[in-house]
Amino acid sequence: LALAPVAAPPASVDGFVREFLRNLNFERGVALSSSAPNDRYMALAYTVRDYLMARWLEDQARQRELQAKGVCYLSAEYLLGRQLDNNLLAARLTEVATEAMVACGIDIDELRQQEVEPGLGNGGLGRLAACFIDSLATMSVPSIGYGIRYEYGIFRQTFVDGQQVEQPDAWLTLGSPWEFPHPEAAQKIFFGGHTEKTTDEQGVETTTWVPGWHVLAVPYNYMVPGYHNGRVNTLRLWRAVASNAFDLRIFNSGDYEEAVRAQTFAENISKVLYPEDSTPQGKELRLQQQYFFVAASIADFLDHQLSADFDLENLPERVIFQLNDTHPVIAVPEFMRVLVDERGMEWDAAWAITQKCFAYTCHTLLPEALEVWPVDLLGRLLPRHLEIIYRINEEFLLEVRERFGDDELRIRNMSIISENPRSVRMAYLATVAGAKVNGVAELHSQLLREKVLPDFDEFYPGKFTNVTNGVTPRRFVRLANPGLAGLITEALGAGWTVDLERLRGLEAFAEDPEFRVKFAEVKRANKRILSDVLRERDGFVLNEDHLLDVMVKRLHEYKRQMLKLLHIVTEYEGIVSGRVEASSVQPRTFIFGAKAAPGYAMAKRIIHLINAVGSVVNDDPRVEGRLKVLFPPNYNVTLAERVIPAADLSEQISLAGKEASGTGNMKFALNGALTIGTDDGANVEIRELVGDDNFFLFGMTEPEVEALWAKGYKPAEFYQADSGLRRAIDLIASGAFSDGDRSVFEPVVSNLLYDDRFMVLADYSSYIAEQAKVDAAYGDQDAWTRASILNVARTGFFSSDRSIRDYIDRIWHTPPIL
Ligand code: 26Q
Repeated sequence: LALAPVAAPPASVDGFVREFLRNLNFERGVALSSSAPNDRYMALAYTVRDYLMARWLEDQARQRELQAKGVCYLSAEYLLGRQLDNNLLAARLTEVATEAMVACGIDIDELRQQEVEPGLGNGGLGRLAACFIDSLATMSVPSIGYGIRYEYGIFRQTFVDGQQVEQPDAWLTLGSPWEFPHPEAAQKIFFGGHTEKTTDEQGVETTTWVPGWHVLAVPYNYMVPGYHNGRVNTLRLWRAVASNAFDLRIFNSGDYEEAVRAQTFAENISKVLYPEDSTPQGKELRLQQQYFFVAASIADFLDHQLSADFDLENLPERVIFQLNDTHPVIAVPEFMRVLVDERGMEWDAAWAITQKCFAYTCHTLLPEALEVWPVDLLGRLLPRHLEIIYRINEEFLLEVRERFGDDELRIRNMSIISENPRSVRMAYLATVAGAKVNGVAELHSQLLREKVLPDFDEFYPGKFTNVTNGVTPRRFVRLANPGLAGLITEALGAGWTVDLERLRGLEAFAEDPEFRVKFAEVKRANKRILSDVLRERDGFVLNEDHLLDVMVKRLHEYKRQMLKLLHIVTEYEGIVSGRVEASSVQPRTFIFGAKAAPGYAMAKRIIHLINAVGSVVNDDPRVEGRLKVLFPPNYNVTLAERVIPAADLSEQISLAGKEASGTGNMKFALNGALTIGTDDGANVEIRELVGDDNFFLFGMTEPEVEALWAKGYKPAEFYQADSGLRRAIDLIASGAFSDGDRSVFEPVVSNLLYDDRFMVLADYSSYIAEQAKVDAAYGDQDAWTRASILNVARTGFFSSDRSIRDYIDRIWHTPPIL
């Protein structure tokens, strides 16, 4: 009788209240009358879990029973955002929970605010992984997400005198109700030591790795509920814990302090997310993190997801490991090591399987962002893996010679090992090992083949493909923009949330004046909500009549926040010099959101400058309040969900050929913002879809960028040639934004004038001209609204459900399960 499967509590307000109070009393150990908001939030979260639990247990059992082909998504980052609303929505519990809280005299909004979002990622790549696991669950694709449970996620950004100061993100301190730790299922992960070769009687050589130390990888499971389909997938994040065996030796020697130090050392591995999202520094701890989570994930899959009698030869019919950038690529030699050293497979057989079981997604075009690991470091930490990489490379280069002859230059260029200093090129290793290699937008995939990996494209015909990124409409439309979601459902019915191409149906409504009025009202209401959030959060005042111009993304020179700033300074300078009548300026509020990597000095200076320009412009009476610059600190998923639905204008202004895709651009368009953007990343596809009339295009194309570089780019020439540009830069240089101190922003100014790697000055005049068109267009509110509706109607393509369908068709071949 004890074997009855778990059942969900009754999905009624009564049932919900009872389950909630049970959780409050029995799990939190408090009475409602004496509970703190955090107790109530935790009890609410536990209650939502309870409703999902039966499905989760079923789906885990089913995945093991069916032994269908599934995806292991390997990602060092998952930028999840808050979980409560997402899980309520997926489980169709939003209304019941809201009413249940009312019945208990609780403000559910107050509980929502209790949740600290798990910021286990830097930006686009981590958020993409979060959107993908949402789509995988919603589309019933057998899959597990694997990653790292960082104790500290992306830092919390504060401003002190306009400068970024980082605070640790202690997201776990008040408890984390969404995770299920399983210390009993820990995996041992080995590091260091050396290898030994032995030859048996038959002369067969085997290698054994004699590691120097190990840590435990403890899995923490998270529910990933599909939207309204009763599925619950798993996200498994690993935490590093010191193993007793490791400490005992030292304990026995009586050195207590040393034992504790050793424990701290081991547990450092999952302590903190590296806050860099380019120019990786080659830090040993980072490599430890990477190996730690992929070794644990591969072992987990082989030990726990396969039936006991599974024949490893059949692995390619059972699993595909998707490598989210190069961060998990050390999985390739690890997989070979397990197959060959531990499972006794022949090298060639193991390699053939490996080449079918991995696929690699590249997310960059910047050469400095391509990960390389110095051979000495890798050899010290993972000596057996280095040997395996050498052998993979040897055999690969032999094949290259067979195909292209002894073309030494080509061979040097294609080698997985580069010289001076000797290092492993992880992108090359991933390309050689992967069944497929994909870029993340059409233009990016094309440039990847033509500029970054042309020799590999020639060598492996058919290996390269594209999967344009997408975003989940559940979080970024349904949850973030309930007003718009309601309007869409009213117009088109409910199916669009899982079939976003249906938004096409809105095209007809763009011609309906009544619909346009309602649509404009939604935008206005979203500005009002944002205004409340910013007042509460930062003490800002947002004028809801302004054109809301938004640039939110990591701070990077290639993304060109400086170009946005030069536009603002140009507008300001026009007014204060008296050349432009303030009253003739289209009122605009500029919102920035951006974190800089803590070690990226130029990015931090630009943040300082944005804040400095903001405080001068905002307080200058001559501006008559018509220009405002707001820079709320600590832009994250939670704030994105408020900012994006309120935006009129989306700034996507990277130098052509530098932004792999962008995903913020998609979120804005889907929420009805018009884009001002370059021909870069997925902007190209957005513009193709929405049409030239509904997109503000400016700047050089990628070939024009190339041509200008080739001929020799001299930014000072652009400075000399454009008086508006000259006045803007001179104003910054004069100390107008630094109390007359010319030295503060001098590095920014000279960087622009004498280096300007990302050609801000070359695109300035075309940007300013296009911004004038924006102002003019905004003058006709009804026409703007029409264009805005067409942006929503025509961007259904950017659902992450479509991205996942493309991955299934082009790469994974993992049909959904019934
Ligand atoms: C690597 C090694 C060591 C330390 C850090 C890193 C590291 C961490 C994160 C390197 C890169 C990242 C993140 C990159 C990223 O977010 N790229 C973005 O990916 C998006 C999703 O595909 C694209 O839309 C963006 O264009 C791309 O910039």
